[in-house]
Amino acid sequence: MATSESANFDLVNRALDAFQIEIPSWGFANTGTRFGKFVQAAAASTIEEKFADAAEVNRLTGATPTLALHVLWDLPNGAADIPVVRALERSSGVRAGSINPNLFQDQEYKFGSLCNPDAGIRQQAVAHVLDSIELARELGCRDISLWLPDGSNYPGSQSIRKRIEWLEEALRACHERLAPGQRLLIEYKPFEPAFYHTDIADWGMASHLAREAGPQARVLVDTGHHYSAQNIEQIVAWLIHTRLLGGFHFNDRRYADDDLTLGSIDPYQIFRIFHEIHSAAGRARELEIAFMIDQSHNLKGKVEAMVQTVVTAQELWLKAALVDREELEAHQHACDIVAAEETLRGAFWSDVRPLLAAWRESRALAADPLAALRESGYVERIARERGSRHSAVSSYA
Ligand code: RM4
Ligand code: MN
Ligand code: MN
Repeated sequence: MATSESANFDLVNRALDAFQIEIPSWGFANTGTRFGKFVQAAAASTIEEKFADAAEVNRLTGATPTLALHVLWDLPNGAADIPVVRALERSSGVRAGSINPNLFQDQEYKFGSLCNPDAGIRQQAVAHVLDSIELARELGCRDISLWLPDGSNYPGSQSIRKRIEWLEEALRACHERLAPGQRLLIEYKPFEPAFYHTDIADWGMASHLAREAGPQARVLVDTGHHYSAQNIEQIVAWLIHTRLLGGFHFNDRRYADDDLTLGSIDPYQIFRIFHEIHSAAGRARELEIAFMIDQSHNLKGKVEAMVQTVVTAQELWLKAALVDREELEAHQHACDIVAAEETLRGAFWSDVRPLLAAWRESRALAADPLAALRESGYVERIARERGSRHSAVSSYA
């Protein structure tokens, strides 16, 4: 092997070995839009089924060792469910990942959770986050991912500034309960369900709140939670610079929080985000960035969509790893715009699929995970086993 070839080989192996992405339990469940749900026979409706699907995705891709859990949907009995999850971790080989409190379903939260004008409801919301932190601690989970539905629909109907103060106070109380090594990830979203103002609407507000909450708080970037045309990689660069980047919820969008599969609409956007992370290699490592998927598959088969997403993420991650950064830096320094852009674009357009297939084979994984899933008959089997049992459709999301 020529020196440059073996250097390339090392780079590919290092990039792919280091890349792991968390999958969400709710991505396997029957979910829908506010208009309705199309029920799939193969959808998971129990925590056992969600772990089984996660294990299948991990078996095929080797890149998804953890499963994000939503407290209300996956641990409805709180601490009593911990032994169940522990047993599933052992039998499936997949560990519980980030823990997601649910502050958006109870009737009390009609006018907000941590920002509700009623002190009693704020307290109830804080208590739920504290319980979630405790569950995470007992399960050995590092991250608590906090997303609030809070906001208002009509101008003048709420005091924006009072709600900031209530939120700061609540987040400080939550942060106090974190064990060493645990992190509170604060997610932002510009609108929906609130349509006039959202209490944590963008990365500036989330950054401020993370700083106010304490040193173990970080910002969570959900790629679907931005206005059209927003430069997300610039936000990522800022969050890396300010040491506040905690992690991502990956998905794609055409209009709003569409939760489409990653890279289906704009793969270049995800590539540019990954490029910022690779460019800040040292700093990014020190940050410990949690890569997570937050998608709900209404029309695609759920396990298939998840495998497709993981494969796409690996492809874009590898493409971004292959950017010749020395060359890029020289072009940037010389202000050679076209040459710099071509260096970036060249990596984006290179076909990394053969490299990925070779890496998978060297790690005893299926060269083509999607084809392997189809050949395995897994989806047909679970559809047969689960199809008849479906009655209750989980809510959402
Ligand atoms: C929100 C947000 C959260 C997710 C819920 C279900 O839009 O993305 O991360 O947990 O949806
Ligand atoms: Mn999200
Ligand atoms: Mn979302």
